[in-house]
Amino acid sequence: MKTQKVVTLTQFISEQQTLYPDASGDLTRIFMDIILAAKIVNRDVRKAGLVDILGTHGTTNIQGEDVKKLDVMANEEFMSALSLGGDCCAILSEENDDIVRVHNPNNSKPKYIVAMDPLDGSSNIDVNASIGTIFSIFRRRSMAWNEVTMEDCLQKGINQIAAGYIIYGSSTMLVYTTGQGVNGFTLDSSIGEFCLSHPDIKIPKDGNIFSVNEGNFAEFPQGVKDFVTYCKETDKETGRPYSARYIGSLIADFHRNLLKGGIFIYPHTAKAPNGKLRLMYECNPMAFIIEQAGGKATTGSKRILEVTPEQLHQRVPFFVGSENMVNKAEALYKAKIQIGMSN
Ligand code: P6P
Repeated sequence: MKTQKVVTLTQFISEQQTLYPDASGDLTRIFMDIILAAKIVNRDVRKAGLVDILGTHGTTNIQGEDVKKLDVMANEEFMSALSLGGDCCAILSEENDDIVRVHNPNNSKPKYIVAMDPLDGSSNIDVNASIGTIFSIFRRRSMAWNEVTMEDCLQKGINQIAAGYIIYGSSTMLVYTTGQGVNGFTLDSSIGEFCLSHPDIKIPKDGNIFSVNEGNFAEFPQGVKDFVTYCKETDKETGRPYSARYIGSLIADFHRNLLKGGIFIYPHTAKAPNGKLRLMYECNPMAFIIEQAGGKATTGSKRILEVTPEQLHQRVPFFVGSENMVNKAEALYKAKIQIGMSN
């Protein structure tokens, strides 16, 4: 029987680097740092339920350590791996109010900035729903010997060098792009390697899955209400029925739609006037990935990757998924904005 050639993520990234003869290897090393942290977080996530059970007997675990919140633990793992790696000059994390500037004596001129959500959806861990880590990598624009500036960190999504996520689900996968398509790697714990399992991912142009939190329906902009209503009626053009799927974990809803086709919408509402999801470390990286996979990501009216960031933790409305579904949702959304019914 012909054995399938195993391509590990490390091999894949190294091979990708050969496509860029002048590559210094810094980006490759940042990916190695991310992979290391991902394996450690995966281990912690897999035992969290156990710790939680133990943790219900008090606030300390069996070693007498404080049981840290999982997202704090994940943030520490990624911060530590990226800081010690020496190829990152700053980190923007959902868990830190301000930029974390990294001063590494070994590499006085690191040029990469990482924006990340170390553990998105961690409120789902208690119910064993899939959660994940999202990352986005930029190159600094100011001179390498100066302090990293806010402008270095507040770059448009079109400037991303790479973006990816790790989903800790029924299996643990790392999905990423550097602008040369999207590839998915599944963690084989028996060898401790992420192995290529989903080469060259492309999202179907159409789908029949819509992901919205209908609990907020009353607060949705009228155009989004119209789209949800449209999805609840069999598609008159194609006769295709739609299905509602909403896990409440962005990475899980996004990943399913990426593979099967579909749309995820988190619009602005009265409670969340700019939407809920963060531009720099949730919407930008997911937008880069979806566009590289042939899909679309907008605010309902503007391409996510063209949004000019003004604050580190800025929120934006998010429409993302199959191109034709996003176009349909946008058309209904814009139609009502034009007649002044945006809410
Ligand atoms: P809601 C998780 O807390 C998260 O940030 C995303 O992962 C998810 O898509 C969204 O919030 C869910 O928000 O308001 O529907 O519970």
